[in-house]
Amino acid sequence: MQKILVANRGEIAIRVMRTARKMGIKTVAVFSEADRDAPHVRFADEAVCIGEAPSSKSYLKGAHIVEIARTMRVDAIHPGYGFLSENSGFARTVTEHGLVFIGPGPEAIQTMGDKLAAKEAVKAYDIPMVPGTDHAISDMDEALEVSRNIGFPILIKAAAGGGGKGMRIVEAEKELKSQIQRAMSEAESAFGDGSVFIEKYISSPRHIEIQVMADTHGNILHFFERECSIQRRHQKVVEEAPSSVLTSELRDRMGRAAVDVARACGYVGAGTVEFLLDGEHNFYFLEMNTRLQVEHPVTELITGVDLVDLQIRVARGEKLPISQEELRIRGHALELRVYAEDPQNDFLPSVGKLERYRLPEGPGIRVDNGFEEGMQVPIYYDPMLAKLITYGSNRIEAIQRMLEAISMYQVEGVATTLPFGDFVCRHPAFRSGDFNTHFVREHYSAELLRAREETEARIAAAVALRQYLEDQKQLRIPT
Ligand code: MV4
Repeated sequence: MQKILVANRGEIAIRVMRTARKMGIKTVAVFSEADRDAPHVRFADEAVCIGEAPSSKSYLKGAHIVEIARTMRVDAIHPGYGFLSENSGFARTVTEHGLVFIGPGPEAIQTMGDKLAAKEAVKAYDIPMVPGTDHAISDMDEALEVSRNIGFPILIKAAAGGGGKGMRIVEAEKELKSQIQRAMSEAESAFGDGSVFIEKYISSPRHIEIQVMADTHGNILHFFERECSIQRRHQKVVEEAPSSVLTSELRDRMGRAAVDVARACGYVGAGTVEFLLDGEHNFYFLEMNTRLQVEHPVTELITGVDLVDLQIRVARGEKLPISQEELRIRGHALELRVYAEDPQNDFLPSVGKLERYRLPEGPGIRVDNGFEEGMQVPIYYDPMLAKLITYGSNRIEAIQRMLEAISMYQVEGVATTLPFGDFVCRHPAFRSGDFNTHFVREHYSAELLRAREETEARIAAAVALRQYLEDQKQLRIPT
């Protein structure tokens, strides 16, 4: 493998190219007209413009990207996350043109993309799943019977959904029929597939996911868990590894379940198996994400592996160079997603120019960044500027480093989620480790953040005033 095309933009494009370069592999970037001056373009050895700013006319043009890859004589394509990364048709096109897709086979992507097909695939293994239907609902009487047996509240999910898209909670029997009808028509228009199924609603779970990696020789490893419960509207904001609630026994069982999920669908490459963990520490398989995830760095920091390096090795047909027994958790890592969003204003995208943009640095600080000072934040794509990742020998140290790094991070021109990260890291519920997926809803409000910032501003003003008065005194000393 001499040359890789990265079919993505921003921090993840740079992240992938960094490892490719380390391995002596040349890189090709693709970019839209909005990204002509973007850092990922300059980072690459070669770069090609693939179309207009909207992703439908550039980063989502799979056939066009493959054509460019052929012209540029690349050997493999890395899809990053988002865009074409979980598009089985794209994975197939890449392979059909004699190129290597750095990711799982199209069949695994397709199976896991359909949540019902995913449950079906893992059935032969002993994987705990949330009680519910294992097929699409077509009959209201059956839906009612299933729901009564499970007990309300229940959750309706779209088979083609995932990541929280197309979910509906039903609290009581009388809402069931109308909610199913709505869920079906929503799923039909959103995904072109109206199939929905029912699950028992787990009311206050934690979201725990396991990183896995499989080679083409039948070896599958897990790299322990990531705790991703701090999210708002299904968008993760803070992630960490390891989780503060898993015992080594539970970690081992969840890790083995994740490996079985990967085995069940003939998985190759990097993947993530999502679980819910309830208050009694029961875990349930939810879905598998067939890509390298945004939050992969926390796993890298606690295990010392480079997941992109392993992805590339596996794509070259090599055996995984480590064994499960050799993998150990060392220390603790946190990740804060730095979005150009305003936490004071319902996290609305805050577009504009990065008038000032300085990254924190120091021991235990990693920034996976895609922006630089003077750049405009494009409105066309996800507004994530960077990921701020910190490492410590224990959780408190990682949190402390995160607080320091947040205070060193300088952004002017757009609002960011940095103050929100500060809020989370100082919150007693977060610090104690006792939280679930409702953390933001239960503990956060714009008013609380504003009040804290006002107190800080008052302290700063008082310190400044005192200094001013001191200086005055000195100046008045007669000579
Ligand atoms: C659930 C659930 C409760 N019960 N399934 C949201 C993302 C998608 N992967 C599945 N999700 C959920 N599925 C049952 N049976 C609660 C959620 C959920 C959630 C899960 C993980 C992280 C954040 C979440 C926020 C709201 C709901």
